[in-house]
Amino acid sequence: MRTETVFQVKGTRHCLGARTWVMGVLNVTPDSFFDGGRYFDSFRAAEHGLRLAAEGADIIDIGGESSRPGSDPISAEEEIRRVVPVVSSMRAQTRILISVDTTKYETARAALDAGADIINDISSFGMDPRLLTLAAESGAGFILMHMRGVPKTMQASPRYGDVRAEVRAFLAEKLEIAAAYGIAAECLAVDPGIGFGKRLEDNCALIRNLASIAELGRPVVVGVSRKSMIGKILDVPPEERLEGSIAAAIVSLTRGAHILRVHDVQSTCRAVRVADAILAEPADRAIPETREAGHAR
Ligand code: 8Y4
Repeated sequence: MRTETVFQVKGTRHCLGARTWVMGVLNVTPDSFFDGGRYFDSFRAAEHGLRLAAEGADIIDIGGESSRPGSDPISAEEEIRRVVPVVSSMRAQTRILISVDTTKYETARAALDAGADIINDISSFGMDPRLLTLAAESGAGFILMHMRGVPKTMQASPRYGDVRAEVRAFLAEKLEIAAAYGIAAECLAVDPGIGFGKRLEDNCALIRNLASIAELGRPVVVGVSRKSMIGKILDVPPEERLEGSIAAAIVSLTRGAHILRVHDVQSTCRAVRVADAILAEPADRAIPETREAGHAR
């Protein structure tokens, strides 16, 4: 069951727990697996982002570097060229929260200057420790994600003793490091990193046990949309993974996720609204004596 938690972003406190948030993916890569690079052009990318906002997204996650298994890194200059114009253009047209999917200080810095709100660093400052001071100074939100190794090599031969314990301990340690650098705890969110160096059984175990990650006291982000775990279960290509992705999203929110990172915003938002409505416990119907202290629902 999901707990109530505050996510503080650039000075604004957002209450998570009553309603599930949806983070829409906006890829600005030439190889973006589904868009085929159609949105590489920044004007059209911003238009696509605005559409995701209109479809109900709470956050738009803009990424210029492919983090798919086996992908090659790009320079900060190239990443900035792809990402920053889209951030600026979106910022000029909407107040929606914008996150930037980057592991690089220069890109995060330029994106925050252009109006981004959240740093989504899949390496949890493993690629660039300067992101720690940037997060502390900017007050931006920061998503800490579990990943073993780097995208190029992470699927080599993943083996875990207890994947749930390892991921939780990893995130707990990153939270401690962030605190030591002066990042407010309320600015941090945590993510088990579904598909990043994990087998199907690991991904399933992590989603089933999101509650243990939620116990860290921070908002839980889950990204499972169109990933290979859906493909492995259903034996279908990425463009046929909508139903599986929605099923995984709904299970995730019942198990503790606060924010779902998805490609199919409108469909997922509709499914999430129904799930949230069913799970919501109206305050006036709850019996005070039997209500568990500290739990939202
Ligand atoms: C098909 C579709 C195959 C998608 C692979 C993929 C996460 C993330 C990514 C996540 C957070 C992806 C940037 C991988 N996944 N950020 N980013 N959490 N916080 N692969 O799970 O979508 S990219």
